[in-house]
Amino acid sequence: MTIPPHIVVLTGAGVSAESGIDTFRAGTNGQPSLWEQHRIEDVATPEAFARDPDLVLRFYDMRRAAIQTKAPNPAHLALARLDAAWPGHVTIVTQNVDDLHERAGAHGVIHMHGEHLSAWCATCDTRTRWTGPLADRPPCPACAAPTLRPDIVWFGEIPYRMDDIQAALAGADLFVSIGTSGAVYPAAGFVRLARELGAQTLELNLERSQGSAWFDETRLGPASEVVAAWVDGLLG
Ligand code: BV8
Repeated sequence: MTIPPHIVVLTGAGVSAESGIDTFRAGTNGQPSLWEQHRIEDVATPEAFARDPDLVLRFYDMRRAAIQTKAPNPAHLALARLDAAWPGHVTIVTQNVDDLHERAGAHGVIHMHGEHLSAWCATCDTRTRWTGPLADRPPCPACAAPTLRPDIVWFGEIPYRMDDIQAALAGADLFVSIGTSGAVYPAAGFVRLARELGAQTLELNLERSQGSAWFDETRLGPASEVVAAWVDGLLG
């Protein structure tokens, strides 16, 4: 009896683009997008938070509120269908900090860059589901200190659950990268690790990414079409 393949999926901002959530490098020729004239990569750092906490908290308050007005698109729904119906194991690793994979019905999603809907207390280290603002310095539900920060992995911080991700890549028969520019590490290096560990590699993206040369196959098009077609092909 052949064991159905273990599929590892990595998603980036492109999988949520058709849900109306801006990607990071939608600027001209792939430059980082801007927010209030700040490069996102200059706001999403511990240094920015130390220098101007109000600016950074407002940046995340705006995005945390925005994702709650968005809905999963056919790409999220197709991945949830694969997660439910595939006879082998499916691991979804996402760089995204929205909850659209979960709201589409996917389970066990690994958020390597954190989540908008989680607040992290710098005093007691407790993480709490959070849907409101943080700029007004609400008290931590666990210790009451006014030291909640976005539970987001900023540039220069260590991504979450790297051990789980490396274990998944070690067992992967197929690695599929969806909607990512391949600009941010260590996520951008996963395809090379997957290849070295014997997986086949497939990229589904709107345009060729910085890592396209590392994939056995690249299929171009909007995720809502290309991901749904790929899943339909797998599930028959
Ligand atoms: C770390 C949370 C050490 C924030 C994010 C020099 C060389 C190499 C590396 C570095 C370097 N200098 C510094 C580094 C490290 C740095 C890094 O990689 N910097 C880059 C800029 C060079 N990385 C880090 O600091 C990381 N930490 O390295 O720690 C370490 C390493 C290993 C092990 C242990 C410790 C931490 C990085 C995490 C930063 N936080 N997110 C927030 O969200 O506010 S990253 C951020 O960028 C988002 O998570 C986003 O998802 C991610 C990557 O971007 P993409 O998802 O790819 O989005 P992008 O806009 O770029 O591309 C969208 C793609 O979708 C495009 O290809 C587009 O064509 C496509 N698309 C658009 N529409 C559609 C579509 N595709 C399909 N359908 C569509 N409709």
